[in-house]
Amino acid sequence: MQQTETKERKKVIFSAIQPTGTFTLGNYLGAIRNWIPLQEEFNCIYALADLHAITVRQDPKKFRENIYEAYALLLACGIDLEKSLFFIQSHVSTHAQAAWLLNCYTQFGELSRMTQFKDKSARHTDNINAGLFTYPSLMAGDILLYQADMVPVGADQMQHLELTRNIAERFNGIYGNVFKVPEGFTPKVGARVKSLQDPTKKMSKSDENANSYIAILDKPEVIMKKFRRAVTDSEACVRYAEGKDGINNLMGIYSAVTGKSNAEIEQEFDGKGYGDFKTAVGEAVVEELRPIQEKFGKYIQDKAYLKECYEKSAEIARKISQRTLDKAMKKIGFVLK
Ligand code: ATP
Ligand code: LTN
Repeated sequence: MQQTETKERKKVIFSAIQPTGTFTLGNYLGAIRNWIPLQEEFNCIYALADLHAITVRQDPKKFRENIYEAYALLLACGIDLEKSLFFIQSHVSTHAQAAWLLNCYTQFGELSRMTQFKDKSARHTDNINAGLFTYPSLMAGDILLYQADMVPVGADQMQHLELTRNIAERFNGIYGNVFKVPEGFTPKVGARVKSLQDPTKKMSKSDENANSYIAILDKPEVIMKKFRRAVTDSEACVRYAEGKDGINNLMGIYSAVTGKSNAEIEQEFDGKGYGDFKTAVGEAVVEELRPIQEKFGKYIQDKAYLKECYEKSAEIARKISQRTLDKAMKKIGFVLK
């Protein structure tokens, strides 16, 4: 944890993920996996965005389980608390406070243009709550409180990041340099993993059809079965091309997991059918996930250890974020306590 407090400023990375269900291969390749190597070089601060999660109705018992599961799973993926912070968002109350302040510097029009809001409000017509609408201001608070330089996310979150930058610039424009304006970045491969059943849509953990996604905790035989059922096309030729969304998606996954380029993949499967290709993709994914599943099995049984981890990180996060919150409040004109 010393890194967090050292004088010489390493670049700060912030990212978070919602504990809203079992994580998919899309979450893993588009977000989580990229958090791990960053820990060697940067000051990484990661969080479970549980406050964001209640913008969609959660079953209390399931929600609590999801939070533990997500925490254990991210440790199993390689978040290292010797190097990074990893806390639960609701344990650090500055996030909710920052969200309120930033709401007052975010325009209705800006929030109405967010595609995630449009998608989610179309999917949950019975619960288009104000939190769903102002979700991006909470996310901006998460990031700006830590003066983050960079934010690794999947491609679908880039619009929220752009908005965060606009909010920070607007605030700085009024009050001087309060917030660092963060850069978002997405991985080269895996930034947009598509549904296995409808490869025009993103792979999503809230999809009703479990065959459309690979969960990180799916058993090997389930993973193989889901890949075998993946929707492709009738050409029977493994090549990356427009209109071949299913195959393009499988090639993207295979490439992200093996590091092979599209040209190498095309060569490897030259003259072979989709069956062989799907088996190879499935096996590569099973091997990638195996060590994670093993570690997860150990962590999830040790709630006391998990508690020790998230409490230690939250304590440090509170201190860092309070500094920024105080600075912002002072600039606005609040009387600090
Ligand atoms: P939901 O289905 O509930 O909307 P989700 O699966 O889209 O959830 P989020 O919690 O919104 O997951 O996203 C977590 C992280 O995973 C984000 O950084 C997001 O960009 C990334 N991500 C989500 N889905 C994909 C995907 N299909 N491909 C690549 N990255 C993804
Ligand atoms: N909205 C993000 C989760 C998230 C996040 C953040 C990501 C909440 N706060 C701050 C990066 C930085 C999502 O992944 N759906």
